[in-house]
Formats: sequence, C-alpha cells, structure tokens
Amino acid sequence: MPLTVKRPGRWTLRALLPWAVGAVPVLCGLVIMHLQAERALDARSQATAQQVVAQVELILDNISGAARSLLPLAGLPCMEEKLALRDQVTRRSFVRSTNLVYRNELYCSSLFGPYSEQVNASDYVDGKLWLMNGNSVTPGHPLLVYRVYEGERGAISTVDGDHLLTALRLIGPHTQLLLQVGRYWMGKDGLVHEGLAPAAAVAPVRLDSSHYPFSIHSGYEHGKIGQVMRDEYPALFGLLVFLGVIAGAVCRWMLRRASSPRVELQRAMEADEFLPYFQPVVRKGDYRWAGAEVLMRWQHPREGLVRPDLFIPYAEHSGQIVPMTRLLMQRTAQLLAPHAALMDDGFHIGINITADHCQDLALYHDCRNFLAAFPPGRVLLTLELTERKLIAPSEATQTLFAKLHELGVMIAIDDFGTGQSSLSYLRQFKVDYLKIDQSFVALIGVDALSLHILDSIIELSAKLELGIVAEGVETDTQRDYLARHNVDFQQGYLFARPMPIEDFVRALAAQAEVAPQRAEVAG
Ligand code: G
Ligand code: G
Ligand code: MN
Repeated sequence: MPLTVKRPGRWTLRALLPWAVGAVPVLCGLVIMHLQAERALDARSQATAQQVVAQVELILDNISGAARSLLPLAGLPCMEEKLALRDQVTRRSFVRSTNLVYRNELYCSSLFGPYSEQVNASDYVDGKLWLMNGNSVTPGHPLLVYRVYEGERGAISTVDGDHLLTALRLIGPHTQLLLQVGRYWMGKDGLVHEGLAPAAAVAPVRLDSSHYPFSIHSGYEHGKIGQVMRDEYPALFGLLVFLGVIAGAVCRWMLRRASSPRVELQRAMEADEFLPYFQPVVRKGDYRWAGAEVLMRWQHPREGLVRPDLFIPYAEHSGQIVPMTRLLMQRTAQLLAPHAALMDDGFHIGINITADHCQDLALYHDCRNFLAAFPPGRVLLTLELTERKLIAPSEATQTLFAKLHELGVMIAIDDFGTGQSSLSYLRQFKVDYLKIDQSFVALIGVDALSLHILDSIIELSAKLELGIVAEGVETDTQRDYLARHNVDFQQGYLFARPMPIEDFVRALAAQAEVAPQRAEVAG
C-alpha cells in the first residue's frame, strides 16, 4: 500500500533481517561441521599414531631379537663371532648392523669385525634406545640403536632411519608425524632434531609405546579443518546454503506479509484508527442541514489523515470493507447519538456501502444496531451504493433490500450517471435516491450542451419518483441552477467540506438555535 513508508532506519533493518536469518542455518551448520571435522581429525590422528607405534614396535622387535640372541656371545673373541653377527644382519630384515660390547667397549662389529669404541650407557633412553643423527659410517643419516646388556656384556643392533621414515610417510601421508626418542626427535624430513617435538596445531596426539621408550606425535597443520570441511562435506555445505536461502526467503515473505495492506488494515481496525468525517447535505429552499454523508478517514499513526480513495480499494479487494464499515457505523452512532437533540426528525445519515455488503444479512443487523442508538424517527439512514460497481440482483440481495426497507433504511445510487444502471435495476432494488455525480454538476455554467444530461437525470428522477441529491456543488451558479430545477438536496464545498465530529456538532448546534423556516421546506 502506498501508505507504508520506507523510513531509512527501518528500511535497512528490514533489508538486513532476511540476510541475517538466512545466515543463521549456514553459521550453525558451519559450527557443527567444524566440530564434526575436528572430531574426525582427532580420531584419525589417534588411529594413525597407533599404527605408527605398532610399526615401529615391529621394527624394534626385529632388531632387539637380533641383539638378544647375540648377547650370550659378548666377551668372546671377535674373530670367532663376527659371522654370527653377520648372520643376524642377513636373517633379520630390519637390522642394519649388529655389535658386541664388553665392559662398555664396542669391540666387535658386523661391518668391520674387530673394532673399538666406547659405549656410553647414558646416551640410551632407559639404557636401551638411541636415536642418532648418523654415525661414522653414514654421518648425517638417522639411525636407531637398540642396546641390551647383562652385567659387563652387551649387544647393540641398529636399524636404518629410512625404515622409520617409510613408516611415517606411508602410514600417514597427510598427517604430521614425529618420532620422539628421549631428547631427540625425527620428522618426515628425515632429520634428527634435539629437544621436545613440537605439538601439531590441529588434533595433536602423543602416543607412548608400551614396549619401548619412544613416542609418536601425530596431528595436522593449520587449516586442516577447513580443508576437510571443503573436501568431505560439499553436499552438506550445499544443503546449508539451500536452507539459508529458504530461511531468508521465508523471512522476507513474512516481513512483506506483515506490511501487506491486509495486515495493515487489520491493525488499523484493532487500533480503532478509522474515523467518520461528516459532509452536510442541505435541503432546497433554506439550505438548512438536512443530513450528512459519513466519509471514512484513516487517522494513520505515521501518515496522518488518509483519504479513503487510497485505502478503500484495498479494503474492498481484501473483503475487509464489511467489518470496517461496521466499525465506522458503530463509531458514528457512538459520536452522534449524544447530540441527537440537535437534529431534526428524519435527519439523513448517508453511509457508503459496496457490493460486498450485499452478500448476506449482516448489513441489515448493522443498520438495525445503528438506528437503535437514536430516538425512533430521528435518523433516516441512507445507504449509498456506487453506480460504478453495481451488484448483480440475486435472491439474497432481494431479501436484504426488502428487509432494509422494512427497517426504513433508504437506498441511494451514488455517483449516478457514471455507470449504466437500467430503469429495471432501479425498480428491482426499490432505490429511493439518486446522487448525481459531481462531474455533471461541474458542467453547470460551463457547457450548455452537455447540461442536457443533467437535466435528463433530474427529469428521470422526477418521473420515477426518486429523491435527488446533487454532489460537488461549489458555486452559487450551480446552487441556483439546481434550485431552479427542483433538486431536493445539495452537497458540496459551497456549503461545507467534510469535517470531524467536533466541527460538525458545533455547526449543528449553531443551526439548531435558528428556527427552521417550515413554509419553504414544504415545497
Ligand atoms: O471523501 P472523499 O474523499 O471523501 O471520499 C472518496 C471516496 O471514498 C468517495 O468515492 C466515497 O464514496 C468513498 N468513501 C468514503 N467513505 C467511505 C466508506 O465508508 N465506505 C466506502 N465504501 N466508501 C467510502
Ligand atoms: O463517491 P462519493 O459521492 O461518496 O464521494 C464524495 C466525495 O466527493 C468525497 O471525496 C468528498 O470529499 C468529495 N466532495 C464533496 N463535495 C465536493 C465538492 O464540492 N467538490 C469536490 N471536488 N469534491 C467534493
Ligand atoms: Mn457517497
């Protein structure tokens, strides 16, 4: 409706709200997806760490088996035992070298045979395991060393860092994996670093081996959660966007509905914003106020006073015109009844009705209630039905109009001359008055030729014994012309504009003080 203004502040809020509502499912879904991805990564990180621990334990079982089986030979001459050392290297898949130790001296090696190197037990975690960054044979190449000892005897076996690297790289190709042995750790780059292995940014897991003194650190780099969400939940994400669009659209629709003419009119009815304005109708002769037409006005909270042509079409279209007219009649009765003493008997009150009113008997009850508010005979209620939208005669309308006549209610055809009601139509509905449309009145003194139409209407009404009211009288010329042609009633700005109840009652009171000139009325 043109009445619903779009104020800048409200407009932005209204425009933003559907977006905000649409964003809610997307954001909630993203949070849930994020949590879900986080949980999945935690589980994956944990499982990967377990597999790597198992694989490294398998390797260590392999090389520790070699060391343990050689331990009884420690202390015996190297020349005799070096073949046994080499035998272990050959038989056990992960063993790179084996060595015998006696009194902390490595004296026999599978690679060199007799040899001499000091063994420092404190290099080994729990005396057992040492992650070395290379040795004299392959400097800078990682090596994991396993040591067993019993009193003065000891045996040492080694595994190449490449086996460990393969485990890290193959088991968790997309996982950040580190092997920590005591003070040293090794990552997928195959380099041995000293210190504590850095914890992963996402899903950090540290798993200690229960058999050997090492641990595996597993996890993912920054941004992994986002990557999982993008790669693994595209369908879910699509669904979220779809839901967001639906929610936003529903919100927009509801906002629009809330500001639809129907809702706005309903609100106005509940807030009692429709007011009657009164435009006097004067009788011929002394031009005293013989009645008034009730014209609806909308006292809109923001727009001020709204003319009916702006909202009556909407009310007719939505079917709300019936309850609106009912409220208007109630309000009119309420406002006028206390001043009934100011009116002459038979004071005309004109109410505009539409075709919608003629479908059932509700209008009859509304009229009865209206009349009951006044002393009997004081008010002559006239229903004005516009000729532009005439009703089709049916049984229901016939009954209604018959009952209205019983009640003493008059029927007037409003805006007469603008439609095409036939004579039979006027008779069928037992019309009492014709209200000549103001466009014909406007011709008086302007277009002598077209004036014939006006004359014909006046003549016709006389022949049909219908009362006649001229609307839109603005000049003395018009008034006098109509008076000369015996038009019963006149209405227009020349006499008074539509006015609120206070002004109407005040003017009515002023008129009541002057006694009517009965002689002139009779004609
Ligand atoms: O007052 P004016 O601007 O007042 O009225 C404009 C139009 O609105 C006129 O055609 C008049 O008949 C119509 N109108 C005024 N009040 C009512 C009403 O209560 N009901 C209906 N149906 N039409 C009305
Ligand atoms: O359709 P209906 O006759 O109910 O409409 C009455 C309409 O005519 C109202 O809008 C009212 O304000 C308007 N009106 C009443 N008197 C005059 C007048 O003298 N001149 C003009 N232009 N309009 C008038
Ligand atoms: Mn009217």
